[in-house]
Amino acid sequence: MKGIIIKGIAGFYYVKCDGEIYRCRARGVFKKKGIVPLVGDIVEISTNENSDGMVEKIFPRDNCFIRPPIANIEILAVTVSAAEPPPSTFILDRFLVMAEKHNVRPVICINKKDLAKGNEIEELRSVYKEIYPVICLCGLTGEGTDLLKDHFTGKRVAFAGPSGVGKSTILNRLLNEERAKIGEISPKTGRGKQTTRHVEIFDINGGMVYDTPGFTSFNILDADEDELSHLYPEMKEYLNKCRYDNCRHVMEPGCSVREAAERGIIKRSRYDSYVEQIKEIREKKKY
Ligand SMILES: Nc1nc2c(ncn2[C@@H]2O[C@H](COP(=O)(O)OP(=O)(O)OP(=O)(O)O)[C@@H](O)[C@H]2O)c(=O)[nH]1
Ligand SMILES: [Mg+2]
Ligand SMILES: [Zn+2]
Repeated sequence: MKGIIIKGIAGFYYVKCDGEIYRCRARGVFKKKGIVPLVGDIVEISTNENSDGMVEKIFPRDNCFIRPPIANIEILAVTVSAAEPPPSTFILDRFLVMAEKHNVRPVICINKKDLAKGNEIEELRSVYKEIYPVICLCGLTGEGTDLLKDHFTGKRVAFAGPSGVGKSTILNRLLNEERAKIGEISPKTGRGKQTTRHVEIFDINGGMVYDTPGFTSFNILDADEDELSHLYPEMKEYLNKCRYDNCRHVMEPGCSVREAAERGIIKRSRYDSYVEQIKEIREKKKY
């Protein structure tokens, strides 16, 4: 039977085939080959009356991510909150780079609209609105979820973002029920407590939405030095205008990317996160 892995916990894979869910193990051959079945994988399973099923085959993936561990998505709903925890463009940009790298369309969700004190939301919007869709939401009231539905209908979408920003809360609003577990924000650190522990897929609007665990810290880097600028869509038109062909757009003279950043055409925070990531890639290469 053919189905999709909708959840994976402790070596068990929950595979949905024709509306039925089968608990399966994976054949040892996957482990031998170093292949880990992922939530979102399309698989062939064999079933047995009295025991767990077996994942026999994983069909080729459109894409897959390591963190969060998911496969076959079309949209990455990168989620941040206006406050508690406060938004970080550095973290946001890393998720966006990750989406670009895998040819997945990002949608930016700014949650906790109700907690915005100043112009946090407008600032974020002004940085990203010309590059990506930006949707502003309130997970408590459900405000803004209609806009999300427009993007999500019939698609495979994964929520991703730091812990505590409200990914599971938004998902419950989309489902109109309290299916996903919601956590609290630590009063001490102002961060989430990593409430969601595993990836799970929910059916919504003829599509599928993946809830994923958030992070409290972040160290994902998913690109090579020469590749990174291509993962910032707004930099593309400047890339062949630099003086040097191998320009990395950091300190080089005659760099048209840096010039565009100085003139504010490329947003400052975007350029800064680019430079930060270039530095990290170089740092990593040293070891
Ligand atoms: N004020 C306010 N609180 C919200 C909103 N959305 C979610 N919350 C709260 O934020 C906290 C964290 O929500 P979760 O949905 O568990 O966050 P998460 O992103 O799924 O977190 P992890 O599963 O740890 O990655 C909960 O206390 C929610 O009630 C919102 O729009 N406004
Ligand atoms: Mg969650
Ligand atoms: Zn340059």
